[in-house]
Amino acid sequence: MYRAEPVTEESERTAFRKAEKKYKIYYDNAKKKKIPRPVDLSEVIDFRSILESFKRSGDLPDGVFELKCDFNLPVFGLVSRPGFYFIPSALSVEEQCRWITESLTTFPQPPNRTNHNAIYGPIQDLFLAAKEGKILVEEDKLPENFDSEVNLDQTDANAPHWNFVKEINESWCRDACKSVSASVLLRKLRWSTLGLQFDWSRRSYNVALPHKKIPDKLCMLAKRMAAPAMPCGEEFHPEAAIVNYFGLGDMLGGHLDDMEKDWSKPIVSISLGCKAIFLLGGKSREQTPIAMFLRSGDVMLMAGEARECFHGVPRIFTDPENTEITPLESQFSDEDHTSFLDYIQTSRININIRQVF
Ligand SMILES: O=C(O)CCC(=O)C(=O)O
Repeated sequence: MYRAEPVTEESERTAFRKAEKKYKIYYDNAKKKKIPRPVDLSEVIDFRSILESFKRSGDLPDGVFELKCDFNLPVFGLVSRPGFYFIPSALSVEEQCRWITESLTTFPQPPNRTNHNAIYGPIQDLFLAAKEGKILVEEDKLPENFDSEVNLDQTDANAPHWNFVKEINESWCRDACKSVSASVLLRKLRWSTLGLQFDWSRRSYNVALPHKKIPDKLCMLAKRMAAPAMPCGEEFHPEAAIVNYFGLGDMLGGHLDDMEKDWSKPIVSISLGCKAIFLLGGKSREQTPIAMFLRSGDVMLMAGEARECFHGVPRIFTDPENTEITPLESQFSDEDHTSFLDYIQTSRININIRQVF
Protein backbone atom coordinates (compact mmCIF):
# COMPACT_ATOMS: atom_id res chain seq x y z
CA MET A 1 0.00 0.00 0.00
CA TYR A 2 1.10 3.57 -0.42
CA ARG A 3 4.20 4.34 1.58
CA ALA A 4 4.05 8.02 2.41
CA GLU A 5 7.60 9.26 2.51
CA PRO A 6 8.51 12.84 3.34
CA VAL A 7 9.49 14.96 0.34
CA THR A 8 13.04 16.09 1.03
CA GLU A 9 15.61 17.72 -1.23
CA GLU A 10 17.24 14.31 -1.36
CA SER A 11 14.06 12.51 -2.49
CA GLU A 12 13.46 15.24 -5.10
CA ARG A 13 16.71 14.21 -6.76
CA THR A 14 16.02 10.47 -7.14
CA ALA A 15 15.73 8.90 -10.58
CA PHE A 16 12.09 8.06 -9.83
CA ARG A 17 11.25 11.67 -8.94
CA LYS A 18 13.03 12.97 -12.04
CA ALA A 19 10.92 10.68 -14.24
CA GLU A 20 7.74 11.81 -12.43
CA LYS A 21 8.64 15.41 -13.15
CA LYS A 22 9.44 14.61 -16.78
CA TYR A 23 5.99 13.15 -17.46
CA LYS A 24 3.83 15.20 -15.10
CA ILE A 25 1.52 17.70 -16.81
CA TYR A 26 2.70 21.32 -16.81
CA TYR A 27 0.83 24.11 -18.54
CA ASP A 28 2.01 27.06 -20.61
CA ASN A 29 -0.28 30.06 -20.76
CA ALA A 30 -0.99 31.28 -24.28
CA LYS A 31 -3.58 34.03 -24.71
CA LYS A 32 -5.18 33.05 -21.39
CA LYS A 33 -5.51 29.44 -22.59
CA LYS A 34 -3.78 26.72 -20.63
CA ILE A 35 -1.81 24.62 -23.09
CA PRO A 36 -0.17 21.38 -21.89
CA ARG A 37 3.60 21.68 -22.25
CA PRO A 38 4.88 19.19 -24.86
CA VAL A 39 6.63 16.16 -23.41
CA ASP A 40 9.03 13.72 -25.06
CA LEU A 41 7.19 10.38 -25.11
CA SER A 42 9.77 8.56 -27.26
CA GLU A 43 10.95 6.40 -24.34
CA VAL A 44 7.48 5.31 -23.23
CA ILE A 45 6.89 1.60 -23.96
CA ASP A 46 3.72 1.08 -25.97
CA PHE A 47 2.48 -2.47 -25.40
CA ARG A 48 -0.41 -2.00 -27.82
CA SER A 49 1.91 -1.38 -30.76
CA ILE A 50 4.19 -4.16 -29.48
CA LEU A 51 1.15 -6.48 -29.61
CA GLU A 52 0.26 -5.37 -33.13
CA SER A 53 3.74 -5.96 -34.52
CA PHE A 54 4.00 -9.24 -32.57
CA LYS A 55 0.81 -10.46 -34.23
CA ARG A 56 2.15 -9.43 -37.64
CA SER A 57 5.72 -10.67 -37.42
CA GLY A 58 6.18 -12.54 -34.16
CA ASP A 59 8.97 -10.06 -33.29
CA LEU A 60 9.37 -8.35 -29.93
CA PRO A 61 11.64 -5.43 -28.95
CA ASP A 62 14.76 -6.09 -26.86
CA GLY A 63 13.92 -6.58 -23.22
CA VAL A 64 10.31 -7.72 -23.82
CA PHE A 65 9.29 -11.40 -23.87
CA GLU A 66 6.07 -13.33 -24.29
CA LEU A 67 5.15 -15.41 -21.24
CA LYS A 68 4.51 -19.01 -22.23
CA CYS A 69 1.26 -19.79 -20.44
CA ASP A 70 -2.21 -21.13 -20.98
CA PHE A 71 -4.01 -17.80 -21.53
CA ASN A 72 -6.20 -16.74 -24.44
CA LEU A 73 -4.24 -13.52 -25.11
CA PRO A 74 -0.53 -12.69 -25.38
CA VAL A 75 0.98 -11.85 -21.97
CA PHE A 76 4.21 -9.82 -22.10
CA GLY A 77 6.96 -9.51 -19.52
CA LEU A 78 10.04 -7.31 -19.07
CA VAL A 79 13.38 -9.08 -18.74
CA SER A 80 14.60 -6.46 -16.25
CA ARG A 81 11.49 -6.70 -14.00
CA PRO A 82 10.78 -10.37 -13.12
CA GLY A 83 7.20 -10.87 -11.92
CA PHE A 84 5.75 -7.96 -13.92
CA TYR A 85 3.33 -8.83 -16.73
CA PHE A 86 1.26 -6.75 -19.13
CA ILE A 87 -1.86 -7.96 -21.00
CA PRO A 88 -2.77 -5.32 -23.61
CA SER A 89 -6.51 -4.93 -24.37
CA ALA A 90 -7.39 -7.73 -21.95
CA LEU A 91 -10.97 -6.46 -21.43
CA SER A 92 -13.58 -6.08 -24.17
CA VAL A 93 -15.26 -2.69 -24.58
CA GLU A 94 -18.42 -4.11 -22.98
CA GLU A 95 -16.44 -5.31 -19.96
CA GLN A 96 -14.74 -1.91 -19.66
CA CYS A 97 -18.12 -0.14 -19.66
CA ARG A 98 -19.46 -2.54 -17.06
CA TRP A 99 -16.57 -1.90 -14.66
CA ILE A 100 -16.64 1.86 -15.22
CA THR A 101 -20.35 1.81 -14.35
CA GLU A 102 -19.77 -0.31 -11.22
CA SER A 103 -16.80 1.83 -10.15
CA LEU A 104 -19.01 4.91 -10.16
CA THR A 105 -22.23 3.46 -8.77
CA THR A 106 -21.89 0.36 -6.55
CA PHE A 107 -18.20 0.36 -5.56
CA PRO A 108 -18.27 3.62 -3.56
CA GLN A 109 -21.40 2.55 -1.65
CA PRO A 110 -21.11 2.00 2.15
CA PRO A 111 -19.83 -0.04 3.88
CA ASN A 112 -17.08 0.39 1.28
CA ARG A 113 -15.05 3.42 2.29
CA THR A 114 -13.91 6.32 0.14
CA ASN A 115 -11.63 9.32 0.67
CA HIS A 116 -14.80 11.29 1.54
CA ASN A 117 -15.54 9.22 4.68
CA ALA A 118 -13.13 11.19 6.86
CA ILE A 119 -14.97 14.47 6.28
CA TYR A 120 -18.55 13.57 5.40
CA GLY A 121 -19.05 10.06 6.80
CA PRO A 122 -20.47 7.37 4.52
CA ILE A 123 -22.21 8.78 1.44
CA GLN A 124 -24.90 6.85 -0.45
CA ASP A 125 -25.49 7.18 -4.18
CA LEU A 126 -22.97 9.92 -4.91
CA PHE A 127 -23.03 9.36 -8.68
CA LEU A 128 -26.84 9.55 -8.82
CA ALA A 129 -26.84 12.65 -6.61
CA ALA A 130 -24.33 14.33 -8.95
CA LYS A 131 -26.47 13.41 -11.95
CA GLU A 132 -29.52 14.93 -10.22
CA GLY A 133 -27.64 18.10 -9.27
CA LYS A 134 -27.98 17.49 -5.52
CA ILE A 135 -26.09 19.22 -2.75
CA LEU A 136 -24.63 17.72 0.41
CA VAL A 137 -25.48 19.80 3.48
CA GLU A 138 -24.29 19.45 7.09
CA GLU A 139 -27.23 18.02 9.01
CA ASP A 140 -27.39 20.08 12.20
CA LYS A 141 -27.45 23.24 10.08
CA LEU A 142 -30.65 22.25 8.27
CA PRO A 143 -33.84 24.12 9.21
CA GLU A 144 -36.50 21.84 10.73
CA ASN A 145 -38.87 21.88 7.78
CA PHE A 146 -36.13 20.92 5.36
CA ASP A 147 -36.82 18.14 2.83
CA SER A 148 -33.62 16.12 3.06
CA GLU A 149 -32.75 12.54 2.28
CA VAL A 150 -30.89 10.41 4.76
CA ASN A 151 -27.61 9.28 3.27
CA LEU A 152 -25.77 8.18 6.31
CA ASP A 153 -24.84 4.77 7.41
CA GLN A 154 -25.99 5.10 11.00
CA THR A 155 -23.70 2.30 12.18
CA ASP A 156 -20.98 4.91 12.58
CA ALA A 157 -22.34 7.06 15.40
CA ASN A 158 -19.34 9.38 15.38
CA ALA A 159 -19.54 10.12 11.67
CA PRO A 160 -20.36 13.70 10.79
CA HIS A 161 -23.98 14.02 9.68
CA TRP A 162 -24.41 15.22 6.14
CA ASN A 163 -27.45 14.82 3.87
CA PHE A 164 -28.19 15.33 0.19
CA VAL A 165 -30.82 17.94 -0.61
CA LYS A 166 -32.32 18.90 -3.94
CA GLU A 167 -31.80 22.61 -3.44
CA ILE A 168 -30.92 25.08 -0.74
CA ASN A 169 -32.32 28.46 0.09
CA GLU A 170 -29.45 30.70 -0.93
CA SER A 171 -29.91 33.52 1.58
CA TRP A 172 -30.38 31.17 4.56
CA CYS A 173 -27.53 28.96 3.55
CA ARG A 174 -25.02 31.71 2.94
CA ASP A 175 -24.78 32.29 6.69
CA ALA A 176 -25.85 29.03 8.23
CA CYS A 177 -24.74 25.96 6.38
CA LYS A 178 -21.75 24.13 5.10
CA SER A 179 -22.55 22.61 1.74
CA VAL A 180 -20.89 21.03 -1.24
CA SER A 181 -22.38 19.94 -4.54
CA ALA A 182 -22.44 16.23 -5.35
CA SER A 183 -20.75 16.92 -8.69
CA VAL A 184 -17.79 18.54 -6.92
CA LEU A 185 -17.59 15.54 -4.56
CA LEU A 186 -17.67 13.18 -7.52
CA ARG A 187 -14.77 15.02 -9.13
CA LYS A 188 -12.91 14.81 -5.82
CA LEU A 189 -13.54 11.09 -5.39
CA ARG A 190 -9.99 9.65 -5.34
CA TRP A 191 -10.41 6.12 -4.01
CA SER A 192 -12.84 3.55 -2.75
CA THR A 193 -12.00 0.22 -1.12
CA LEU A 194 -13.77 -3.09 -1.69
CA GLY A 195 -13.64 -6.27 0.37
CA LEU A 196 -11.33 -6.06 3.39
CA GLN A 197 -11.02 -2.38 4.18
CA PHE A 198 -7.64 -0.72 4.36
CA ASP A 199 -7.07 1.64 7.26
CA TRP A 200 -4.90 4.37 5.75
CA SER A 201 -4.00 5.92 9.12
CA ARG A 202 -2.65 2.63 10.49
CA ARG A 203 -1.43 1.46 7.10
CA SER A 204 -2.92 -1.99 7.51
CA TYR A 205 -6.03 -3.96 6.63
CA ASN A 206 -8.56 -3.61 9.43
CA VAL A 207 -10.66 -6.78 9.42
CA ALA A 208 -12.87 -5.26 12.14
CA LEU A 209 -14.20 -2.57 9.78
CA PRO A 210 -17.61 -3.48 8.28
CA HIS A 211 -17.17 -4.81 4.77
CA LYS A 212 -18.78 -6.81 2.01
CA LYS A 213 -17.06 -9.47 -0.06
CA ILE A 214 -15.70 -8.36 -3.43
CA PRO A 215 -18.53 -8.86 -5.96
CA ASP A 216 -18.45 -12.38 -7.50
CA LYS A 217 -18.09 -11.17 -11.08
CA LEU A 218 -15.06 -9.03 -10.19
CA CYS A 219 -13.55 -12.00 -8.28
CA MET A 220 -14.01 -14.21 -11.32
CA LEU A 221 -12.37 -11.64 -13.57
CA ALA A 222 -9.43 -11.17 -11.15
CA LYS A 223 -8.89 -14.93 -10.84
CA ARG A 224 -8.86 -15.34 -14.61
CA MET A 225 -6.45 -12.42 -15.12
CA ALA A 226 -4.16 -13.44 -12.23
CA ALA A 227 -3.64 -16.97 -13.57
CA PRO A 228 -0.54 -16.26 -15.74
CA ALA A 229 1.34 -14.86 -12.72
CA MET A 230 0.23 -17.41 -10.11
CA PRO A 231 2.59 -19.96 -8.54
CA CYS A 232 2.03 -23.33 -10.24
CA GLY A 233 -1.22 -25.09 -9.21
CA GLU A 234 -2.44 -22.28 -6.90
CA GLU A 235 -5.60 -20.20 -7.21
CA PHE A 236 -5.80 -16.46 -6.58
CA HIS A 237 -8.12 -15.42 -3.70
CA PRO A 238 -9.30 -11.81 -4.19
CA GLU A 239 -9.81 -10.34 -0.70
CA ALA A 240 -9.43 -6.59 -1.15
CA ALA A 241 -9.46 -4.05 -3.95
CA ILE A 242 -8.66 -0.38 -4.28
CA VAL A 243 -10.39 1.68 -6.92
CA ASN A 244 -8.39 4.78 -7.86
CA TYR A 245 -10.13 7.67 -9.62
CA PHE A 246 -8.00 10.15 -11.58
CA GLY A 247 -9.20 13.48 -12.96
CA LEU A 248 -7.49 16.26 -14.83
CA GLY A 249 -3.98 16.84 -13.46
CA ASP A 250 -4.16 14.02 -10.89
CA MET A 251 -1.21 11.73 -10.37
CA LEU A 252 -0.27 8.85 -8.08
CA GLY A 253 3.17 9.31 -6.56
CA GLY A 254 5.79 6.55 -6.45
CA HIS A 255 5.01 3.94 -3.79
CA LEU A 256 5.20 0.25 -2.87
CA ASP A 257 2.26 -2.05 -2.19
CA ASP A 258 3.70 -3.96 0.71
CA MET A 259 0.90 -4.66 3.20
CA GLU A 260 -0.18 -8.02 1.78
CA LYS A 261 1.24 -11.18 3.35
CA ASP A 262 2.30 -13.25 0.36
CA TRP A 263 4.08 -11.36 -2.39
CA SER A 264 4.19 -14.42 -4.64
CA LYS A 265 0.51 -13.62 -5.36
CA PRO A 266 0.00 -10.89 -7.98
CA ILE A 267 -1.77 -7.58 -7.72
CA VAL A 268 -4.21 -7.51 -10.62
CA SER A 269 -4.45 -3.96 -11.94
CA ILE A 270 -7.14 -2.95 -14.46
CA SER A 271 -7.07 0.34 -16.39
CA LEU A 272 -10.27 2.07 -17.52
CA GLY A 273 -10.88 5.38 -19.28
CA CYS A 274 -8.27 7.93 -20.34
CA LYS A 275 -4.77 6.84 -21.30
CA ALA A 276 -2.05 7.22 -18.67
CA ILE A 277 1.68 6.80 -18.16
CA PHE A 278 2.80 4.21 -15.61
CA LEU A 279 6.29 4.25 -14.11
CA LEU A 280 7.74 0.96 -12.99
CA GLY A 281 10.86 1.60 -10.95
CA GLY A 282 13.21 -0.74 -9.20
CA LYS A 283 13.69 -1.73 -5.56
CA SER A 284 15.14 1.69 -4.82
CA ARG A 285 13.99 5.12 -5.94
CA GLU A 286 17.48 5.62 -7.33
CA GLN A 287 16.82 3.13 -10.12
CA THR A 288 15.54 4.74 -13.33
CA PRO A 289 11.91 3.68 -13.86
CA ILE A 290 10.54 2.20 -17.07
CA ALA A 291 7.67 4.28 -18.49
CA MET A 292 4.76 2.66 -20.32
CA PHE A 293 1.33 3.67 -21.61
CA LEU A 294 -1.76 2.30 -19.91
CA ARG A 295 -4.97 2.32 -21.93
CA SER A 296 -8.55 1.41 -21.16
CA GLY A 297 -8.86 -2.38 -21.02
CA ASP A 298 -5.17 -3.08 -20.28
CA VAL A 299 -4.31 -5.34 -17.34
CA MET A 300 -1.02 -5.42 -15.41
CA LEU A 301 0.12 -8.10 -12.97
CA MET A 302 2.75 -7.48 -10.31
CA ALA A 303 4.00 -10.55 -8.46
CA GLY A 304 7.18 -11.82 -6.82
CA GLU A 305 10.14 -9.47 -7.25
CA ALA A 306 7.97 -6.90 -9.03
CA ARG A 307 6.07 -6.45 -5.73
CA GLU A 308 9.21 -4.78 -4.38
CA CYS A 309 9.39 -2.23 -7.20
CA PHE A 310 8.39 1.41 -6.73
CA HIS A 311 5.65 2.43 -9.14
CA GLY A 312 3.26 5.29 -9.81
CA VAL A 313 1.17 7.18 -12.36
CA PRO A 314 2.61 10.64 -13.13
CA ARG A 315 0.14 11.54 -15.86
CA ILE A 316 -3.24 10.92 -17.38
CA PHE A 317 -4.17 12.28 -20.83
CA THR A 318 -7.47 14.16 -20.79
CA ASP A 319 -7.13 16.17 -24.01
CA PRO A 320 -9.54 14.60 -26.57
CA GLU A 321 -6.78 13.77 -29.12
CA ASN A 322 -4.91 11.62 -26.59
CA THR A 323 -7.47 9.94 -24.34
CA GLU A 324 -7.86 7.00 -26.78
CA ILE A 325 -11.34 6.12 -25.56
CA THR A 326 -13.29 6.24 -28.86
CA PRO A 327 -14.78 2.72 -28.40
CA LEU A 328 -16.04 3.68 -24.93
CA GLU A 329 -17.54 6.88 -26.30
CA SER A 330 -19.55 4.89 -28.86
CA GLN A 331 -20.68 2.39 -26.22
CA PHE A 332 -21.80 5.14 -23.81
CA SER A 333 -23.34 7.32 -26.52
CA ASP A 334 -27.05 6.70 -25.77
CA GLU A 335 -29.09 8.98 -23.56
CA ASP A 336 -29.04 6.64 -20.53
CA HIS A 337 -25.27 6.75 -20.34
CA THR A 338 -24.38 10.42 -20.90
CA SER A 339 -23.37 10.92 -17.25
CA PHE A 340 -20.89 8.03 -17.52
CA LEU A 341 -19.60 9.42 -20.80
CA ASP A 342 -19.18 12.93 -19.31
CA TYR A 343 -17.19 11.49 -16.42
CA ILE A 344 -14.92 9.14 -18.33
CA GLN A 345 -14.03 11.62 -21.08
CA THR A 346 -11.76 13.41 -18.62
CA SER A 347 -11.06 10.63 -16.10
CA ARG A 348 -9.26 7.39 -15.55
CA ILE A 349 -10.20 4.58 -13.18
CA ASN A 350 -7.86 1.88 -11.91
CA ILE A 351 -9.15 -1.21 -10.09
CA ASN A 352 -6.42 -3.17 -8.37
CA ILE A 353 -7.30 -6.45 -6.70
CA ARG A 354 -5.26 -8.16 -4.01
CA GLN A 355 -4.99 -11.36 -2.03
CA VAL A 356 -4.25 -10.12 1.49
CA PHE A 357 -3.47 -13.31 3.42
O1 LIG B 1 -3.44 3.49 -11.34
C1 LIG B 1 -2.67 2.56 -11.58
O2 LIG B 1 -2.60 2.02 -12.68
C2 LIG B 1 -1.75 2.04 -10.50
C3 LIG B 1 -2.39 2.03 -9.15
C4 LIG B 1 -1.43 1.64 -8.08
O3 LIG B 1 -0.26 1.65 -8.26
C5 LIG B 1 -1.92 1.26 -6.76
O4 LIG B 1 -3.11 1.45 -6.44
O5 LIG B 1 -1.10 0.76 -5.97
